[in-house]
Amino acid sequence: MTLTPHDTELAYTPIPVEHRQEFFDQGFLLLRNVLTDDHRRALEAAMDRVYAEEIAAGRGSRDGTVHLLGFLTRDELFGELLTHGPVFRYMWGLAGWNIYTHHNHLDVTPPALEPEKPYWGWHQDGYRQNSDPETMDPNLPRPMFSLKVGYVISDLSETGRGATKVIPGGHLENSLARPDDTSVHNPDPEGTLEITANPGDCFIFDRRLWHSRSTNMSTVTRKMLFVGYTYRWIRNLDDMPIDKTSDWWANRSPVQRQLLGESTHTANHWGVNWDGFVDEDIPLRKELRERGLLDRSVPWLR
Ligand SMILES: O=C(O)CCC(=O)C(=O)O
Ligand SMILES: [Fe+2]
Repeated sequence: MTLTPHDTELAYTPIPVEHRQEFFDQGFLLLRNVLTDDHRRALEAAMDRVYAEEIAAGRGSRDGTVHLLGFLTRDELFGELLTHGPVFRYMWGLAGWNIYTHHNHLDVTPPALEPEKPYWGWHQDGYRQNSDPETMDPNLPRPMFSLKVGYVISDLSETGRGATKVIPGGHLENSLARPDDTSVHNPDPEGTLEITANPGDCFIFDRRLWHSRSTNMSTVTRKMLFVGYTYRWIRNLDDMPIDKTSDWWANRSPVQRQLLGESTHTANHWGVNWDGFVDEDIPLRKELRERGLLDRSVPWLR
């Protein structure tokens, strides 16, 4: 699968301001048909291959679930996904040019073998990002810091297929009431939405959005690819070693290499050269600047 000129154009087309507002208000966006049928099928074939490799290596769980962190290096198509036109425009549009992927996962969730034990899966992403930078004012929303795209590869058009559940608009609340007893089954919080979607759709979410996995009670295996993007001055979460002698690395564009963590020196992760001035050669910044897409009125696009 090669990146067509059309994809590149789209990758560098600003997002509609209404979508940006919806993302700010709701904490997520559902984008329809971001993958063509052929592209989705090819991604699914790559996932099936990687799934088989993981199972063969004994890295599946008892029910056949695979949750593989740092999966991007496992296929050419996964590397290309980093700058996939219809979605990548949302990444720089919502987070800016100084970004990379700190975290990405491939998820295959077969139908549950038996009813799951009760669990409380509601969380914001980011672990200590929900504590360390906190102020003493519980009403001051936390910073976003990262966002994630979830590509829907299998058919999630009906509920009960293990889709992600979210609380639209809840991302600006720093806490979510927790039931007293989480060892028993509890109803989902008020306002819960299960993100049903068609194969080829994706959803983009702010890491502060309260969300939970759900149990796959259907007969359809759930397949998802998640790619998280964050600031280059935040450390990587996944251990994703990259063989710099591989064809996979050779095939990556300068922007993709930035997104995979490449930088010219340590201070460069902070967006600058050693003189403290912005580095105009950081690949994504350069790409946006040359296309006239930097925007002084949007802080992350300055
Ligand atoms: O698998 C899911 O539906 C949710 C996964 C999740 O919590 C995440 O991707 O941050
Ligand atoms: Fe999460």
